Amino acid sequence: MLIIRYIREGKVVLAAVSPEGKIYSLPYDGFMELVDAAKQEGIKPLAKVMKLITNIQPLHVKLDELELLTPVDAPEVWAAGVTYERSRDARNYEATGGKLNAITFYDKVYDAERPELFMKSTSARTVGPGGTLMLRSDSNWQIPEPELGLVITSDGEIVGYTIGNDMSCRDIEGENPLYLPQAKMWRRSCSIGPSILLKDAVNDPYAFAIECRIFRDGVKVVEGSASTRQLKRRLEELVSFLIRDNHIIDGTVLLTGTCIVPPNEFSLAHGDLVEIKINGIGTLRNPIAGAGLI
Ligand code: DO4
Ligand code: MG
Repeated sequence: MLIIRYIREGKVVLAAVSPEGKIYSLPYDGFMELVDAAKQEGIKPLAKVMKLITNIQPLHVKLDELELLTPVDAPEVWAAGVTYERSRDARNYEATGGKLNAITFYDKVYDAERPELFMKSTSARTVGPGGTLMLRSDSNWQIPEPELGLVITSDGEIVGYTIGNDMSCRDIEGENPLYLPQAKMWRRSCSIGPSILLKDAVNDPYAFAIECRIFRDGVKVVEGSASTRQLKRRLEELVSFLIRDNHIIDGTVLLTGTCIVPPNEFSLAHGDLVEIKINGIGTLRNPIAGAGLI
């Protein structure tokens, strides 16, 4: 069961999408209100949705015709880094001016008990499905990072899964790790969506297949795939470090790191289209605009 948000006649609609693709309007303003209502009844969000849609008719709308929003208005998006071998190797490459098989502090964090976690975005900086992502003006090496996102409550319960794009500047991070916030966070540098897959509908979150495609002038120029099976850490482990002594707001999204890195000579350009697909969640598509063009 998927949860989406869309705009109809200027109003935000929260809706459930059944495995058969039927769309049902839900009587809540947002995803976390649904989670709260389920909690108050002592049932899981999936059971609550099933109860709500049992006696109502699906809407006469088609998913691909809706103006989708981020599925949750995440107040903050946090991200984990170097959680896959592929990311560790790519970070080593950019931090050593292009050496292959270099060993750096990224190896240390990959193996350490404490994961790398950083603030990625806020609601105002994050775009949803179809929203335009924007490049930075002071970087010549920018890439998308396709990641599984966890939707969490203020006490760290994982209530759903979504897709995130942790846009990154490899040259800025490679120049100096202390520049990480600038390599990661700027206006329109993060997208999430298109839906939330409810946690209780998932048997094994380490079996998600992640695919990424980048199109330039309509031609596919980059393609990659990975599986959450390759994740070094447990999802609960990442969340437990995030909430430790922290103030986390309901509906926060935690991105879990990338395992797909475009070829080293590739950098995003104005007009590109990035597609990230995770089985069971959908496809997150975002066009790319040059710096300052939005
Ligand atoms: O160390 C920088 C962040 C790496 C990252 O964002 C990732 O592994 O996904
Ligand atoms: Mg990342």
